[in-house]
Amino acid sequence: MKVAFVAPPVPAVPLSRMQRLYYFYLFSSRAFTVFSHLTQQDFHRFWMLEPVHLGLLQLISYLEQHGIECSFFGPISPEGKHVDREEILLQKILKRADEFDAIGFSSITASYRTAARMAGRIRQEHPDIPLILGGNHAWVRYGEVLRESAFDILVHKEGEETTLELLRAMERNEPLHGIAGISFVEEGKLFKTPDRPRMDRSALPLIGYEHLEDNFAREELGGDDRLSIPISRVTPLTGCTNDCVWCADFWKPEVTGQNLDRFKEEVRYLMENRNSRFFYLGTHDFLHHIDRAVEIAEQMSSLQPEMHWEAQTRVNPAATREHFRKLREADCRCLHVGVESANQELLGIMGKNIRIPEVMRMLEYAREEEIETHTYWLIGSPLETYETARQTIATMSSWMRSGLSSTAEINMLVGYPGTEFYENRHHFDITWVEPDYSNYDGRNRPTFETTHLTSRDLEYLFHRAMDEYCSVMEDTIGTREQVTEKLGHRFPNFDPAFMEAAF
Ligand code: B12
Ligand code: SF4
Repeated sequence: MKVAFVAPPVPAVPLSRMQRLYYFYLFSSRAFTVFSHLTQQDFHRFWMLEPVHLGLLQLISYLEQHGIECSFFGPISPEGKHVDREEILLQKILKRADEFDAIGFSSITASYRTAARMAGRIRQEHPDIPLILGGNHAWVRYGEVLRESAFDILVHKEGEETTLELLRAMERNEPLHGIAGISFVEEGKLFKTPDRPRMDRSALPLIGYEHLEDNFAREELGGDDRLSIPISRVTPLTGCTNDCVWCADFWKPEVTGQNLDRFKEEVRYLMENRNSRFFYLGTHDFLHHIDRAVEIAEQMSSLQPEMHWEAQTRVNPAATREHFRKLREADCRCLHVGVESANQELLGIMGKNIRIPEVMRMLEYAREEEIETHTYWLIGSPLETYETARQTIATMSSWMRSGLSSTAEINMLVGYPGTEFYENRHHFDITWVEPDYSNYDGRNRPTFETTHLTSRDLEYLFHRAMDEYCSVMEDTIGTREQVTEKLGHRFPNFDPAFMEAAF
């Protein structure tokens, strides 16, 4: 059996002048600190990050281990140039469609419309090829997706075991009703089978990076044989024990770990074969089991000095200064910490389960041990008002000025379909939600309004937060001209199509 797996592009959105300036400073401050060892060539290669779709590449390697042949189709903007990524990708698939027994798409909410459009075109030209959809949007809206799109079967949540069983059943022409974790329509009737328990992810094979180039011509790779991934995202731990009302991450409420040898092998592969020189440990709860975090840090440290790394974590009040010292000794350059709001009451309403003094203490320990800190902040937290947003902006700014937080990232809250925030709107005084899923990318526009804040208010507050960020940066690292001169040839390309992957 042979299957195509497609990562449709998230629509590129125009950035305002303020957003471009904000990204400029965000990027530059990191270029001078955590990315200081990256070269001009590494920076130039950031456009190569766009097609790296970890979920699909992991799914592919698992299926291949079980004898299913797979081909990966991803979007790319060669050398950062604007191209019609959707049409180019579609034509590539249509050209090879006859080779495949099924075609699977992955989509988040923002790329769902693109996926549905592409699937519709494939159905017109190849009506007999089964079309499957997985990823974070399909299963939360399975009824709507199955009714309105060309997709035949949806895979819910974790995909490996479900997809393998599904493909085997399709191959043998067996009924699908006994397969956990899917939905489909049969004789006009919609079926959803029970969810599947999480698998043991420590047994998974290495992510199928070797499939990245399956469908790229050499010129799309900038003349190279293979894509480089100068900044790699690796996930030694998956999941989070918390449950914020707006969070669309479905890997909850457990934190599961990769096998450490395999993790190290993945990092080594990326260093040796993909020119990776910086690693972002995309764990949501790195410090959840502190001893485990230290063990992971030691693995990273053993691979020095060619690379450096950072990790994302929740605040853990049990972490001591000694733990941070160990992380620093293992070359942890930065910790990313979600703070979201400076208002303790709002943190309670969103279910964040952190206390501001504990956040400050953890950031202080990190600073004392010379680990950079990158904090995340939201405009539009559940039940936000002008006053709470101002409080958040002022706190972010003062923490940055005092060095408590080295850098910060500001986002406008997006309440994704399937989350409590979106589904139980009346609890959060929501008066309107954006009907077009393509705008759920969290980048440029509000996706809801409340009795307290209109979309214009949200936009204003978001821009005000970015303006404040830029003022702090101007005072601490210099004016735009001074920073540009310092960056020299390591100047970033802010094309929205792939920029997200670089931060
Ligand atoms: C890593 C990550 C990124 C990375 C890499 C993304 C990638 N495509 O690999 C980067 C930084 C680039 C990124 C960017 C963005 N991300 Co992101 N990201 C994540 C994160 C933290 C982990 C994803 C992951 O690798 N999980 C592990 C793998 C194994 O799981 P998976 O991808 O879900 O895939 C499994 C199943 O879903 C299923 N499956 C998936 N696809 C398919 C397809 C088929 C056919 C089948 C059968 C099965 C299947 O099988 C896979 C294996 O089990 C998630 C949060 C989370 N934990 O899910 C957010 C998340 C997916 N991202 C999100 C968003 C919004 C974005 C951005 C739009 C952010 C922005 N403002 O720009 C961009 C969009 C970029 C893009 N082009 O997709 C949201 C999506 C919410 C939603 N419902 O839309 C999430 C859920 C975070 C959140 N806010 O809650 N992201
Ligand atoms: S702490 Fe982070 S990953 Fe965990 S539920 Fe909240 S937003 Fe999601």
